[in-house]
Amino acid sequence: MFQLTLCILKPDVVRSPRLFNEIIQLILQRQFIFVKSKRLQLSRERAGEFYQEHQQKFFYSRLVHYMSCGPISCHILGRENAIQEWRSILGPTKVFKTIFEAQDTIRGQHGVTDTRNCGHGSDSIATAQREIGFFFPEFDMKSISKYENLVVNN
Ligand code: YYY
Ligand code: MG
Repeated sequence: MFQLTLCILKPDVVRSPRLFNEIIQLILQRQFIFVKSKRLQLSRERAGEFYQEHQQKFFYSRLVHYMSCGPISCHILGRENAIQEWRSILGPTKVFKTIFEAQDTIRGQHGVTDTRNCGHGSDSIATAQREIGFFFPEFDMKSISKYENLVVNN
């Protein structure tokens, strides 16, 4: 099924033009469409709101601190099965897992810690809708079919 997902490239990636370009190229190679893109810096409050579901976790404050420490790059990506595909290219959340199981993922290649792990990907259709709305409130999710028609099948 054609889907939209929210992709965030985290501050370490945005800080490095070489790594940023490498990841953008990889996303394009994997046949994703960039539907909308936006570079911005989150306040601590907004970062906390975005990761609300993790409020009770031990890593919440370091996560909020990191996500608001510099600009991030937010993208609505479109593709067949985009939600799962983007998460699988990104790789597992935890660094030790990437070392043993997923060296060939973005996190496996470039992740620094469990927090500084390059990117974010929505994990379900409902989450994608909410997260896209968080960063792109002006975007009409009902326009999805417009983008579906842009997919090149080869
Ligand atoms: O969806 P994903 O980003 O792969 O992981 P989540 O379990 O949703 O956690 C969100 C975010 O929290 C993760 O990307 C980094 C941070 N985090 C952390 O700092 N330390 C952990 N042990 C687990 C997650
Ligand atoms: Mg998550």
